Amino acid sequence: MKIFVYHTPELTPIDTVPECAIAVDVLRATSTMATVLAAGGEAVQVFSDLNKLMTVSEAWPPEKRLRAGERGGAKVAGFDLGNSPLDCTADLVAGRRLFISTTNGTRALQRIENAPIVLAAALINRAAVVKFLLEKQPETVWIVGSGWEGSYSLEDTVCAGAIAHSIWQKTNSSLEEISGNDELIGAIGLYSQWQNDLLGLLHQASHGQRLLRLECLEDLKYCSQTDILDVLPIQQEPGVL
Ligand code: 3SL
Repeated sequence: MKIFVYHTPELTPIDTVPECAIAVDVLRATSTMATVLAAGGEAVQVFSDLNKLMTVSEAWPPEKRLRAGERGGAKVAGFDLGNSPLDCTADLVAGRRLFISTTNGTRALQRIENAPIVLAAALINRAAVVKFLLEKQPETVWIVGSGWEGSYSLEDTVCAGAIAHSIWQKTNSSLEEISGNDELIGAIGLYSQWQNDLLGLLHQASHGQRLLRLECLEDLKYCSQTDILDVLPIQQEPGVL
C-alpha cells in the first residue's frame, strides 16, 4: 500500500485517481459525518452549492431529512443545523438523511468522488478507517485534507498522519514501503509530535482559533479525540456516504 497525503483538494493530481481516496476535515465536516452515521443517520449527502442542496432535499420527506449548512464556521440561515457534530444526537438524526454543505469539507469529497473507494475520515473514526485499509489493502491511497479555502490545515494533516502512523505500526512496514510522497512523512512527523496533545494542536490551528472565537470549544474537544466511533463513512454513489 502506497499512501499519498495532499494538504488541499486542489493539490491532488487531475489526470489519475487512486484505488482509495479519503477526505479529511477534522474541524468539522468529516467529524460531523462520522457522528451522524454512527448515530443511525440513513446517509449523508454532500453539496458544494447551498441552492442545489435545497432543491435536491426538497424531494425528500421532511421527517426523513435534515439540512445542514455552514459558511465561515457559522450556520446558514434557514438550515436545520450548522456543522457542529455535537448537535447530531441519535434522537435527532436516526433514520434521517443529512444533506450537508460546508465551506471546505464537502468540496474535498466532491474532488475525489470518482475514485473506486471514497471514505471520510476524522480523528474520531481513525481506527475504523485503518481497519478497513488493512483488510482491503488498496494499492494506492490518497488522504486529502480539506484545508481552508485552498490553504493548509494543521488538523487535517495531523489526522492524515494518525492514519498513516497506525498503518505503519500495524504492518511493521518501513516508511519507504508505505510512503507515496514527502507530505506523508511530514504528516507522520506532525502526529508523532502531537499525539498526546491533539487538543493542544487544535488550539494552535488557525481554524481551531476561528472556531474558538465562535465559542466552539466543546467541538474542538470532541473532534480532538481518537478512535471513539466505530464507523466507516464510505461512498455509496457519488456524493452519498
Ligand atoms: O470547512 C468546512 O467544511 C467546515 O468543516 C468548517 S467548520 O468547522 O464548520 O467551520
